[in-house]
This record gives sequence, structure tokens and C-alpha cells, in this order.
Amino acid sequence: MSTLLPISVLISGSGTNLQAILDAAGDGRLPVRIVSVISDQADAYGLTRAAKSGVPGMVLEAAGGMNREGYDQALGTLLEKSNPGLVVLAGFMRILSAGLVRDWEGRMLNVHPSLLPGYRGLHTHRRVLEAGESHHGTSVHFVTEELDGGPVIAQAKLRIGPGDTEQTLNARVQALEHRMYPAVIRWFAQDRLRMADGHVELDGTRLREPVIRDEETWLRS
Ligand code: NHR
Ligand code: GAR
Repeated sequence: MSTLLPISVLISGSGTNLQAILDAAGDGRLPVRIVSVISDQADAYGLTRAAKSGVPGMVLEAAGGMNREGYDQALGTLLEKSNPGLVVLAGFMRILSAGLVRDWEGRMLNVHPSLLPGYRGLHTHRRVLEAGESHHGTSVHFVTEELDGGPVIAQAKLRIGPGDTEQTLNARVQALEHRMYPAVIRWFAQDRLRMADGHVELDGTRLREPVIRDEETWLRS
């Protein structure tokens, strides 16, 4: 019997990454217990996924006039009540203020759909296609104050084909995220992964670059 790491998952939308985490935790592939799912959107389908798995879902909407600091103060209070050992951003679409990020630094992960440091921000699939890139992918990183700028832990890399569109890239990227994100969370839960002086340490070694695997390798894992 090993202990389960309590985690909170922050979502804004459909929550397919949340589902991958719920599934992996549910069949013993991931030693975590999801203590809360928090959404900034009341109609996020991910809340239904949480409910179906018996996980507490909470909605924290930005009420009229609430500024970022006010919102993040309320979010910080909610997180402290859940008291997770790790906060997992999974399609959470709000920028978090410096104070909140600092409170959870080293204990907050995000999955971002690009090969960071390329293509920070939004609409990555479209921008990558418009730029005529040969490759695309997705990254899991520790969240720091700098948007999509925290140290990158792992990446899944795919080759863009002539028939790829925003939609096909989204589907391919998400299939990879559903393998990679639970794997990275497992490393953290097993105490193999940490952030130290702004760098990623895996199994006691500072990574000079992320763990990069191609599409076939992640899909086989
Ligand atoms: N907060 C900090 N401080 N650092 C990061 O690295 C963060 C973060 C909050 C969210 C996820 C990120 C992504 O994976 C993330 C990383 C939202 C925006 C954004 O522009 C950008 C990046 C990410 C999430 N949000 C708009 C805002 O004004 C709203 C956009 C919308 O609602 O459609 O918050 O890409
Ligand atoms: C994921 O592909 C994630 O990389 C991306 O949104 C999707 C969420 O899907 N994140 C961002 O774009 C953050 N700005 P999901 O709700 O089905 O997990």
C-alpha cells in the first residue's frame, strides 16, 4: 500500500485531460486522489466528468467587476481548503497572478499545446500551421509567473502532414497529452520530479532539456 498524492485539477472546458487523469487514477496506474476539480466556467463538461467519478467539482466564476487579484484570492482560498500536494492545470484558460503562482510554485503543472518555448499563448495549432512548421506537439511544464515560461518537463513531438488541419492537430495533440500528462504526474507523485532553482530535476538529475518523445513512443507507452 503506497500513499496517494492529493491533487486539484483546474479546468475551463471539456476536460479530456481530466478524464485521462481520472481513468489512470481509477485503474491504479496513477497514485493520486483527486480532491477537487475547480472550473472558472459553470458549464464546463469537465464538471460532469468529475461528478460521474464522484469527485467534488467547484465553480469559481469571475463575477461582474471582480478583478484578477480578487479572483485569484478566492481561488487561492479554495485551493487551500482542498489542500492538494499538486495543482494540475488542464485546459484552464485564465492567466494566474504572480502571488497565487508563487504560493504554489514547484507544486503546479500545466499542459500547453506547443513545443515550448515556441508558440506560447493561445491558438497554437492555427499559428503553427500558418507558419508552415514541420513539427508540432505539446509540453508539460511547472507553472511560474511567466506565462507558458516555466521549466519544461516533458514534450510529445509530432510531424505535421500535408492533410493536417487545426482540427486534426488538436486531436493528435490531445491523444498525446492523455498519455504524457498522467505519466508526468506519476513522476511527481512518486517523488521523482521536482523544481529546484528554476530547473527540472528528475531522479535527482537536473534536466538540461525536457524528456522529448515522439508520437509513436508516447502512444505505445
Ligand atoms: N498563469 C501563469 N502565471 N503562468 C502560466 O504559465 C500559466 C498561467 C495560467 C494559465 C495555461 C496557458 C496555456 O497553457 C496557463 C499558464 C490562458 C491564457 C490566456 O491568455 C494564456 C495561456 C494559458 C491560459 N487567457 C486569457 C486571460 O486573459 C483569456 C483567454 C480566454 O478566456 O479565451 O486570462 O496556454
Ligand atoms: C488541451 O489540449 C490543452 O493543451 C489546451 O487546451 C486543451 C484542453 O483540453 N490548453 C490550452 O490551450 C491552455 N491555454 P481538455 O479540456 O479536453 O483537457
